[in-house]
Amino acid sequence: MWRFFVMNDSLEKTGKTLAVIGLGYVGLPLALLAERKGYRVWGIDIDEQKVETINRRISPFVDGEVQQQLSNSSLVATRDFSVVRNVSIIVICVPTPVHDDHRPDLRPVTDACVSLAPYLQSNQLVIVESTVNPGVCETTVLQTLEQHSHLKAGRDFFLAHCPERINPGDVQWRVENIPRVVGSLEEVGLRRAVAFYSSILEAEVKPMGSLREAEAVKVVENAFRDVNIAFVNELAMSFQRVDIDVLRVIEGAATKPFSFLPHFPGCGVGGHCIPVDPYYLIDYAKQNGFEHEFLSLARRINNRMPQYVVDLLLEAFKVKLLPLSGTKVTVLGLAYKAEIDDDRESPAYAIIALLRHCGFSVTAYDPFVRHGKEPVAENLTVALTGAKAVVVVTAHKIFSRLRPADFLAAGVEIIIDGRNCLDKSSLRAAGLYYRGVGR
Ligand code: SAJ
Repeated sequence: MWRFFVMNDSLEKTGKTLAVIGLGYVGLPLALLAERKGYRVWGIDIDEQKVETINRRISPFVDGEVQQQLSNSSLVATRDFSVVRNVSIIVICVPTPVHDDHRPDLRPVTDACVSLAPYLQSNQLVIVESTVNPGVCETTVLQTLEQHSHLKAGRDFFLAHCPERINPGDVQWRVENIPRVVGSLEEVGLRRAVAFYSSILEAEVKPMGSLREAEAVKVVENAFRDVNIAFVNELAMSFQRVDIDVLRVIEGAATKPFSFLPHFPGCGVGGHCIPVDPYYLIDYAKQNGFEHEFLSLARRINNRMPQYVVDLLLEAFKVKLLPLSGTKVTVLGLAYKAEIDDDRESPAYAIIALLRHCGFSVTAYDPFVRHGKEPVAENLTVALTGAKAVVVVTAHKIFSRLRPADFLAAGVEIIIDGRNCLDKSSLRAAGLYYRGVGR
């Protein structure tokens, strides 16, 4: 028997209703934006505390704009996936970490699909925003949704991929003005997904030729950043041996108005994107018989940076003939980048472990990360007092503003600046031992 499905691909016909699964850095801003653009939005998350926090109008992470939007919104957060029945569009914004062996961990994505599938209805559009390697949507996601909904993708429901591009802490580039790419299994899904994002964004929405193309865009743009960071990290380790200040060289190269994109050396590459996404591409290619030597090398170089900064510290203690065992060293920063509270994949934890392995007594401090994997000192003064050395891991403003007197008053003699965020000249002029990464 023929089953004719009315292909509703205009928003007015399908209703401006939306469910966002995963209310973190990616999902919550998207849900709030869609609501401001006239959608009836349900937010779904498995974390009961996060749901309660959001329903009390409190942002579950540090972001002033999100907090303000949430205060003015009527967004309802719930753990109940059955609300999926009420909507025409479902967006999956759950994390996609990697296992310890760097293989992609798709459990949050598959768990979300298993939870929503029983409530999936004909003619709904499912959009995956989570970063996945090419091929995951048309295999893992599609099969999981079909298996647990008994519906057919491309016929009963539509499947699209629009990789997230949220940049936590960025005040210029926000969810509403960042261009997006969209791929889909079929033409109707593509049209509807492009129509949805075009209705909420003030930015280009570029249709791609397939789900895989859209998946590939995200891993490529982040692998691009990872290899560029590895490039300058390698330069830093090379130039440090010949007393060339790599930061000044990069700033010099950046005066070239074309075909040079500055990146900056540091004590490691953290976050839920850059150090993770290349492994998606490496793993996918390996499954298809290709070895990404260059991407793997970049990952090895970047993963070496925590040891590099600890070696700089050990060299300082050797030069100053200071004992290691029991000496207080303060690590400033647990977050993976400045002015945010996210410590995922932060190099701070590798650096702390290496320092403790050398026998140091390590104190950590980060005013943003209050519940990380490492207890923190109650304030900066307590953290610095009595420390013989400081390792700066995160360029929070509270750290980059530190002056020589601040260190001298605390008894600090050695500064290893893992983010090159301090003033080398004034610290050295004050008699402090200063080493940056490549300077
Ligand atoms: N880092 C360096 N050197 C650099 C840039 C970054 O060592 O030149 C380190 C940072 O300290 C951090 C890590 O790399 O530990 C990641 O930093 P990031 O600035 O790339 O911040 P993310 O992880 O928030 O990256 C996001 C990404 N956005 C998305 O994936 C949607 C990335 O694509 C953006 O390029 C990046 O923001 C950005 O440009 O700020």
